Amino acid sequence: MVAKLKKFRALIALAVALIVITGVAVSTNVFAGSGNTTLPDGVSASVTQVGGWESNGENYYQLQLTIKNSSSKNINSWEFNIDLPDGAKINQDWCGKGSIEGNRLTVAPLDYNKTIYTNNEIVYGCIISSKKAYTPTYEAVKLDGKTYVLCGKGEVTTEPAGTDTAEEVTTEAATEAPTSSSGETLPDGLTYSLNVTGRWQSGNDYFYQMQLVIDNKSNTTVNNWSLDITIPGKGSFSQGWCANYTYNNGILNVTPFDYNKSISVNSKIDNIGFIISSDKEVKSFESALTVDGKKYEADEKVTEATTTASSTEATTEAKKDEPTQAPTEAPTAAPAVKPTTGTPVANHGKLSVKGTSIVDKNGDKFQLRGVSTHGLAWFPQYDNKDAFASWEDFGANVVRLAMYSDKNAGFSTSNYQLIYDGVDYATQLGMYAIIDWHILGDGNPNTNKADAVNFFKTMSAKYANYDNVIYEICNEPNGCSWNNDIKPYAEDIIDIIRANDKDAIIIVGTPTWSQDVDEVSRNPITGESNIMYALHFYAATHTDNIRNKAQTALNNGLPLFVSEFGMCDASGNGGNNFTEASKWISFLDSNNISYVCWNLSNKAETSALISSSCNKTGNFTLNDLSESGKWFANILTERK
Ligand code: IDC
Repeated sequence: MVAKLKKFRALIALAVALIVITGVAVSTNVFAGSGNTTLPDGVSASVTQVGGWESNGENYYQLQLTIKNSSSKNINSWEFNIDLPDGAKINQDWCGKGSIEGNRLTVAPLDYNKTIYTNNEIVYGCIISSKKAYTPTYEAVKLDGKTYVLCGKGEVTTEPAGTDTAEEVTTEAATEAPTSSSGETLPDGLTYSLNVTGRWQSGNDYFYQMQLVIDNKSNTTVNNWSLDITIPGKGSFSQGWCANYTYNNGILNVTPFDYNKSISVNSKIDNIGFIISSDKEVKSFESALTVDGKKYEADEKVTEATTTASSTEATTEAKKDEPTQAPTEAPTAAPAVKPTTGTPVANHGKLSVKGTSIVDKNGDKFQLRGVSTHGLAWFPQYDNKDAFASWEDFGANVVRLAMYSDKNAGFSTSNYQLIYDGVDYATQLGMYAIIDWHILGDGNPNTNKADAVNFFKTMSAKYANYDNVIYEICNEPNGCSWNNDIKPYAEDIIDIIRANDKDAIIIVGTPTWSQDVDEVSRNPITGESNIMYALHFYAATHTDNIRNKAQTALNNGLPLFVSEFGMCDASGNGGNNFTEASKWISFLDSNNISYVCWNLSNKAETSALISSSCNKTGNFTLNDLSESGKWFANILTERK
C-alpha cells in the first residue's frame, strides 16, 4: 500500500542575478561592413553569444564566430580577435584554435578550415568562463592579413545589422541560487527535483533545459507517476527525452515510458529531461507530481484519483480550473512492443533500393536506425557483441563499422580483423552492418585509392553472400570535386564490389563532408542498382541549408542515407542542439531515410554516446549513456 502522502509544494527557483541575466543575453553583431571596417564584398562575419549560464560563481558563455564567404574569391587565411572580461578562460572550443593573452582571445583556423572557399562558411565555437559576463567591447576579424573591426574602439561606423539585446537586460538582484531546484521532501522519503541544466535566450523567448530527478527512498515501490509543470506566459515545449510529453494550455505533462514507470525502493530516475520556453523570464515553475494516482499540488490541495483495480480511494475536490482527470489513473505509456518477433535481419532480410527508399525482402519500405563506432583503431573495445546488443535492445537495427582510411588516423590492413569481428557480432545479433571506409583527413578518396581497392576486394569477397552487409565506400570526401574525383572513384570501387557482391547496398560519399547531395543529384551514377548517397549532418551546425540540399536531391530522385550524424556541432563536440536534431529526425522519418548516429565510445566529447565516466564496454543501461546517448537511445526506443 502506498503510504498516504501529505500536501506537497514544489517551486523551482531560478536565479535572477544580474550576472546571470547578462550571461544569457544573446548578442548578435552582424556587420556587412561599412566605413573603415568594410569587409570585402560578399563576405560577412559575426560574433554571437548563443548561450550562457552560471555555475559556482563563474559565468559561462558560448560564443559562435562565423565567417561567410559569398564572394567569388577564396579566403586563404582568417583569424578572430575578441576582448574578453578579465580572467577569462577557454573551457572548450571547436573548429578552430583559441588562445587568450591578456584579455584578448585570438582564434586561428585548423588545417582543414583555413581556406574559406567561395560559397562556404566557417563556424568556430567556444565556451568561455569568467567572473564577469560577456559584453562585446572589441571584436575583429583578420582576413588574408587585413583586419576588419566588427565592434568596439570607435572604429565601427554603422549600427550592427543584427539585434543586440545585451543592453535590454534587466538588472534584478540575486535572490536564489542559480540552479536550485527541488521540492520539499515528501513525508515517506520520496523526493523529486527539477534542475535547470541550461538556459539561454533566443529572439524574445527564454529557454530552459530541465532535468527531472525522482528519488525513492521510501519503503514502497512507485508503480506509476506523472508530472505537470506550468509554464507561465506564452510557453512552448520544444524537446524532451526518455518520457512522453504533452503540452496543453500552459501545462506540460510528463509521463514515463514503460521502463521508467516503476521506481523501486532506493532507486531513482534521473535521465528525463526537456527543453521549454516562455516569452517571460521565469523565476519559478510550479509543478505537481502524481504518484500512483494521487496528485500532490502546489496549492496544498490533494487530489486523490480513483485507482483502477480496487478503486477504493475517494476522490477529493479537484481544482476548478484543472482538467478533470477522469478515470484518472495517470496515463499509461504505450509499451514499446516490438512489432514482430525475430531479429531485424530475420524479419527484413536482404535490402534493396527502390526509388529513394530502402525496401526489405518483401518489398516494403524499411528504415535503418543505429549507431556508428568511433574509429575502430582507436576504440576497438566497443567492437563487441554486448555493446551492439545493448543498442539493439534500445531499438537499433544497424551498426556502422568505421575504418579510417588514412594511415595518420590508424589505418592498417591488420585492422581488417576489427571489421571481421564487427560483422560477425552484428550477424549473430541479426543486425545490419555498414562497412565504412572512413575518408576524412585524406579528403580526396583517390588519395588512398589503392588501399580502398584492396579493402573492398577483400570485404566483398568475404561478404558476398551475407544479407546484412552494406558497403560505404568514402565517408566524407572534402576539398575535391564530385565530377572529377569522387564519381570516377565511386564507379571504380562499385565495379570492384560488384565483381563479388552483385546486389548489396553501396553508399557513396558526397562532396563537402557528404553534404552536397543536391550537386550529386544533378549528375548521379548511372547503370547501377542499389546505390545510395551519404548525407551527413551535425545538428548544432547544419540546419535548413543542408535540409534544403537534401530536399532538392530527393526531388531529383536521389536515394539518401544518413550514415553519420550528430546532435552536436560538426567538430563532434560543443553543445547539443536537440531542437534542430528533432527537426532532422522528423525530416528523415517522413522521407523514410535511414540514420546512424556518431559515435559508440566514451571519449570526452559530446558526440560520444557512452558517458565518459562509464568504463563498461557493453551491457549498457541508460545510466551509462551520455546526454547524447540518452537522447538517441530514446529516439530509437520510441520507434522500436
Ligand atoms: C571525429 C571524432 C573525434 C576525432 C575526429 C578526427 O568524433 O573524436 O578526433 O573525428 O578524427 C565527421 C567525421 C567523423 C568525426 C565527426 C566529428 O566523419 O570522423 O569524428 N565528424 O567531428 N564528419 C563531420 C563530423
